[in-house]
Amino acid sequence: MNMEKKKDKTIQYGKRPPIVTFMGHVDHGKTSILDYIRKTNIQQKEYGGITQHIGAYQIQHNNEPITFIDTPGHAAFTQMRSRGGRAADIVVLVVAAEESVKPQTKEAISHAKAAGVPIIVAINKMDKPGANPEKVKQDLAQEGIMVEDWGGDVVTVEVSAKTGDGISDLLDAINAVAEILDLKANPEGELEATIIESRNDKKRGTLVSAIIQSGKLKVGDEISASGFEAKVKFLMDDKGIGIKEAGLSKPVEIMGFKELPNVGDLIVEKGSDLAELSVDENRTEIVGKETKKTVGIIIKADTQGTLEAVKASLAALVTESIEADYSMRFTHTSTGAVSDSDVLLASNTNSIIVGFNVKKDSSVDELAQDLGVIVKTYNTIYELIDEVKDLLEGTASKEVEKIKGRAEVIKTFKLPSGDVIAGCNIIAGSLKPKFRIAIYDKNPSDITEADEPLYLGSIKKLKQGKNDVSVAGINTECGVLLKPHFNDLRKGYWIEAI
Ligand SMILES: Nc1nc2c(ncn2[C@@H]2O[C@H](COP(=O)(O)OP(=O)(O)OP(=O)(O)O)[C@@H](O)[C@H]2O)c(=O)[nH]1
Ligand SMILES: [Mg+2]
Repeated sequence: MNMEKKKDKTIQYGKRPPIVTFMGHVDHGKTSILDYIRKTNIQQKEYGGITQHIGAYQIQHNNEPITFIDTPGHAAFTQMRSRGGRAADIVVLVVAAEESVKPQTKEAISHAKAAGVPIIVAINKMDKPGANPEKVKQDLAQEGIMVEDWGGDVVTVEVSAKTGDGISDLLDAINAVAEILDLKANPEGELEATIIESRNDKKRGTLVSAIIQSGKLKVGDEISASGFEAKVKFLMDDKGIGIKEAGLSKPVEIMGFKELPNVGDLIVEKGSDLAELSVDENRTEIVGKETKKTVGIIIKADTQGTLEAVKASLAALVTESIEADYSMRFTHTSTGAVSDSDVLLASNTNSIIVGFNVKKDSSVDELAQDLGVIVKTYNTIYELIDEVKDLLEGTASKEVEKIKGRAEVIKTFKLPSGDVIAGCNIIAGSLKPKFRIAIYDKNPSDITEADEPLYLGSIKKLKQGKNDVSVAGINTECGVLLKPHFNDLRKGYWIEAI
């Protein structure tokens, strides 16, 4: 450690390969362009062996290494894009020539601007009949991105991931921008690596993908991230080959963590002053309006990054919808297959289980059926969001159905005997004589644990018009006589069958 500190002063900062993040609207061709680059850069036989999950890899163009990070374009993956932007030295903004600027194009521009990194625009799908690069440039100008043809300094390259046209120009542009950035870092400095993905693999255990931003990472190093410590047992490069050490801008997969650190956090040396930077802030677990109806949800996903994306988009369903009159509790969220213990937890906590890109253990379906737990798994985020929205609303409205009887007091009458009758409107369920009830001065759906009822008793008589009735159903008016008397009964109070 001391030795290294000393070295810091004398060492020449070395040239560092650029980290280039691909961003853009969904389906505009980010992955296709990167696949094309990768295919032409490496031998075909290696291609199949490359770990898809690492989400980043390094290639050489004109003998200059470049590290790429792919990001998903769907609206749900904002956090991944934001992190991709922060880890980047250069953002390649992919815009499909026939679709032009779309919502996530704009979002990507904001992330790149927030991170203060230069943008290169790749106008993709130039092979398509509707390709209109001029429109793309015009639309980009509207977003404050002035391309070279428009008197600005943003480089644009017209490409096709299908034919490969322009891809080598894109790589030239990346090299040129990297040259201007003159990226340097201390290869012997203190370790800093940004986590881009983490997940549990059935065979290999906890796997963490990261990009080295300072110093180097070696097998045997003691490291820490998100408050978890680990000893590096094994390092793998982007081609799936075991390596002893990884230097600047290298994407690597690390084995050795026991717990899953958070995506976006830093990996640092154990005991380093930087360690506190590697701890993530607390996350809110309940989202939505303050209401009595809370839908519990257990999320299982293949990776920490997708888990977060699923969580964020489900949270948005509740917080962004004006109609949603329920809140959501994340009972448990983790990576890996849906297990029996998830089903038991769901059953004990009244939660539903949502899986994304994960399998179910073989006994899960039967157990879930026995316990009446809903388990759903999905492979696309669109499907997941659509269906889970309905599922949550269904579960929330079932909660409403579970209300035994709820009525609002709309007027009160005093009988000659001195008893007070509550004239009520039944909002949910039904009321029957002998029901035990509680009275509140606000809608019981708005009460919290802290709210005490004003009165506890039972229904002595139920009247509709002049008649005594044995039940009064939802959306009807009725008169309720209470036992014992409640002389302070007022209009605007609520009666809840308990
Ligand atoms: N004709 C044509 N099709 C393309 C081109 N690039 C991508 N596509 C097609 O467009 C679709 C989406 O491409 P992807 O590379 O998956 O797009 P993406 O931007 O990575 O999408 P997300 O990761 O979902 O945001 C695929 O069907 C591709 O085959 C291109 O240059 N020309
Ligand atoms: Mg993609």
